[in-house]
Amino acid sequence: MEQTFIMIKPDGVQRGLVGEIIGRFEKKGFTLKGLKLLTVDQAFAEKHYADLSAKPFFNGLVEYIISGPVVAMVWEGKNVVTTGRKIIGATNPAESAPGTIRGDFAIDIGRNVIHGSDAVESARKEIGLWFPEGVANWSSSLHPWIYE
Ligand code: IDP
Ligand code: MG
Repeated sequence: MEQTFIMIKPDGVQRGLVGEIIGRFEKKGFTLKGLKLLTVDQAFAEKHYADLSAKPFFNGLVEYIISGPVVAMVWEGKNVVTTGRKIIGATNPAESAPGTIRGDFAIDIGRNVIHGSDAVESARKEIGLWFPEGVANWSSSLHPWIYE
């Protein structure tokens, strides 16, 4: 089953959105396979966002991500990478549809509350980076009520 890496950024934690965000993924029917609250250092944040290192906003992005604890999660389910991105909404909250997490809870692109992997391959890399210890091995007893 497909997995994605979802991270509630420091602003989401500070603003008390952790329960709300987890609830949206849970109620959709996805399965929580990994969860931890942690503060990452600069080198780790730079590794996570390595693909963006040439961008003018890179230093500010790294400062933002290391500014406080984040909630790192692995969610599992059919098409969870693409659907997770839809639940999160467009990168710039000014363009995120109402009903999405960023559309409902954010204003500025540099404080957009949440990260989600953009492809199955980046999800695999990000899960390996954030959860080197591995994730939980369990399956929900609700499975037959969510999948045909
Ligand atoms: P994504 O988070 O929707 O995948 P990316 O393009 O991968 O968007 O950018 C990673 C993060 O970098 C964004 O979520 C946002 O926090 C930040 N970011 C992207 N573009 C800008 C910008 O133009 N100014 C400031 N921050 C930005
Ligand atoms: Mg991205």
